[in-house]
Amino acid sequence: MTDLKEILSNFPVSTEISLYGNGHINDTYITNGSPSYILQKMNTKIFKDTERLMQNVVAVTSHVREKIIKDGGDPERESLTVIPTNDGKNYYASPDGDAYRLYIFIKDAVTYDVPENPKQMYEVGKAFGKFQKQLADFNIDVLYETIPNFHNTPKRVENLEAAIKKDAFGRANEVKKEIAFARKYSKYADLIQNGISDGSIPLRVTHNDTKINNVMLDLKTGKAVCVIDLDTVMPGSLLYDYGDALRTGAATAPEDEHDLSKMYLNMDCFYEFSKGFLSYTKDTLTKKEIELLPLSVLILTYECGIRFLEDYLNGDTYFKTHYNKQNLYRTRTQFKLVKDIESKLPDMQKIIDKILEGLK
Ligand code: ADP
Ligand code: GN1
Ligand code: MG
Repeated sequence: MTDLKEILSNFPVSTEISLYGNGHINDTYITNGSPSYILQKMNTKIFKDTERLMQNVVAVTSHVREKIIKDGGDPERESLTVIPTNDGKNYYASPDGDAYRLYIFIKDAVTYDVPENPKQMYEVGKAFGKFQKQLADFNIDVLYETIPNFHNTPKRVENLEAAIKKDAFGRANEVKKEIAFARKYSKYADLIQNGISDGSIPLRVTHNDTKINNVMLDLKTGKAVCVIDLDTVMPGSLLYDYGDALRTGAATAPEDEHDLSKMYLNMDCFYEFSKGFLSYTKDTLTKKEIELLPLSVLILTYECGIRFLEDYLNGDTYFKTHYNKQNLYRTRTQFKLVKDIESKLPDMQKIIDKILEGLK
C-alpha cells in the first residue's frame, strides 16, 4: 500500500489526501484544505516515458497560459498548472518506479460523464475548439508521441484481430456477435487515416482524449472553465477531437449502460457541440475535414468500441474496470451508438451545413 503522505512530502504541500475522479487511466487524488491540489499517479504501464510526457504537458500548458493572460483570463483556473517537486522537477519518480505529478485543483468547477442538457455541450464544444485554436501556433515538432498510433483506427482493427487470434482468456466465443459487428463496420476504419496519408487532412496539435469529463464546467454559471487530461496531446487530426467528444458528449447513456435501448445519439447535443466547436475552428477546416465531420463521430465511436473489445479479449489490462465484463458492456454501448450514428449521418450533415452557413 503506497503511503500517499510520504509521496506528497516531495512536493511543497502537506495535508490529508483522498481518492478522486472517474478516469479510466490514472489514479487521481485530492488534497484537503485550501488551496487544494490534485495528485496523480500516472499510468506508467501505458505511458512509458513520463519524463517526456510531462515535458509535453508543461510546454502545452505554458503556451496556453500565455494566451489566457493576453486575453485577461485567470491561467490558474483556465489551464492546468503543474506544481514542481521540492527539487524543482515537474513530477516525482518514486523509488518503486511510480510517477506522480501535482496540479492546482480547479475549484468550483465540475466534470460530467454524460451531459445533463444540450447547452452544456455548447460549452464543451467551445472549450475544445478554443483549446485547438490556442495551440494552432504551437510547434508540433516538439511534441513527443505519448502513445504512438493512438487514433490510427486501421491499426486498432489489426490489434483487435491479433487479440481474437490469441484469445488468451478464452473469451472469443462469448463475443462472436461483437466480433462480427467489428468486422462488418471496419469498412469505415481507414477514412481519416487515408486523408492524413494523402495530405487532405492536416496534422494539428490535438487533445486526442476529448471525453466530456475532460472539460471542467463552472459550478455556478455552467460555462466551460478548463480542458484537462493532457496526457495524449499529440500531433493528430482535428476529426479525432471532434468525433471523440461527440462519442460521449452526445451519448444518452453512460459508457457501460446495460440497457442498450437507452443509448443513442442526441441530436440536440450534436448540434450544440458542433456549434461551439466550429465557432473556433471553422476558418481552418479543409474540404476533406468538413466532409468527414459526421463520419468522424462514427469512426471514433467504432474505434473506442473495438478498443474495449480488444481489452476484454486481452483480460482487461488497459482500461480500469470496476466489475466483471465491464469492458464488454462498454463495447456494446459503443457499437449500439455506431449503428445509431450510421442511420443519422444525413441529418448530421444537414446540421453541420446549417451551422457553417450561419457562421459565415
Ligand atoms: P484520467 O486520465 O484517469 O481520466 P484525469 O486527468 O481526467 O485522469 O482526471 C480524472 C478526474 O479528476 C477528472 O475527470 C476531473 O474530475 C478530476 N480532475 C483532474 N484534474 C483536476 C484539476 N486540476 N482540478 C480539479 N479536478 C481535476
Ligand atoms: C480513456 O483517461 P480517460 O478516462 O479520459 C482513454 C481514452 C478513451 C476513454 C474511454 C489514454 O480516457 O482514449 O476514449 O478512456 N485514454 C487513454 O472512456 O487511453
Ligand atoms: Mg480523463
